[in-house]
Amino acid sequence: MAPPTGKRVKGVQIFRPFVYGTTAKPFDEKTNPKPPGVPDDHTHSWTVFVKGIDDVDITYWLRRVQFKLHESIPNHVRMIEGEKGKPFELHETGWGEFEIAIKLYYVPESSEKPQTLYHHLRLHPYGRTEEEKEDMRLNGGEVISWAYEEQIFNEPYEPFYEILTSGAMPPSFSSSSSGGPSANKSGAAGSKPPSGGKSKEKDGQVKMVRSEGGVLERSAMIPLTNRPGQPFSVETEQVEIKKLQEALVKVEKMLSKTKEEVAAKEKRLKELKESAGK
Ligand code: SLL
Repeated sequence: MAPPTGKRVKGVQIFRPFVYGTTAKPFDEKTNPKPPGVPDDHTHSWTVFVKGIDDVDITYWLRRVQFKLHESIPNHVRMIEGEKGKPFELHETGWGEFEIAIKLYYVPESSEKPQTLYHHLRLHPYGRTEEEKEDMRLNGGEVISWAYEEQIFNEPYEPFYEILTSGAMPPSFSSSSSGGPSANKSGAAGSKPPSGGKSKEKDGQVKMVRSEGGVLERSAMIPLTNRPGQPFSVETEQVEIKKLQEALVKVEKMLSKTKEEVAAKEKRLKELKESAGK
């Protein structure tokens, strides 16, 4: 960790979304043949990764990632150095599930200490119901266990703030008014629009823009819609919000029913007391 340079940018919080997780596949002669040299008892090939949403580059804030695998695996602590635009990932084969410690090392300009995440490697279909497990089996036996996460930088140091916010221009930025859909309604904007980069000034109003529902380089936004291999989006968020709202309505119904029952019991109790006192 480098000593801090410059001052902290007060009152600013910047978040950068990312995805981490594992994808596993059983060995199969046709669809996933076992490469030569892989031990007999290995049943699956799998990948663990950390990457940007829509594969957007995150190496400008994340320098390297250490994956600590199960001790039964040779050379079980692996360091992956960031390569611009590429995910931090490693491919392995094995027979068992275990917890992977994923340690994130930030760029030196951030002066941030490394942080560790934990992720359970899943090899076998899982789910709350048999149906959910079956869905996974139908998906070519590929077992996907991914999580969406947001890295928050609180009051970053000035040089790091510059790095975080001096991003690439959106493809639609230079063309006059044919910008992507305005995203500032979605609540997915990461920070106040930085100077240059992801903002667009129109009629004195700053609007966040993004291209074709995807995210931009150095973006803190999630895509508008889902696509194969990219389940994290505003669309997913809306579905989850709807589910929560429906659950809330259900809870409120249950609550008012319980209240009615209590009131009826109290009434009955009062009646009994009165008749007993007569
Ligand atoms: C289990 N507690 O029993 C876990 C341990 C260990 C998995 C799982 C070894 C691979 C290799 C491997 O898959 N270990 O030898 O390279 O399920």
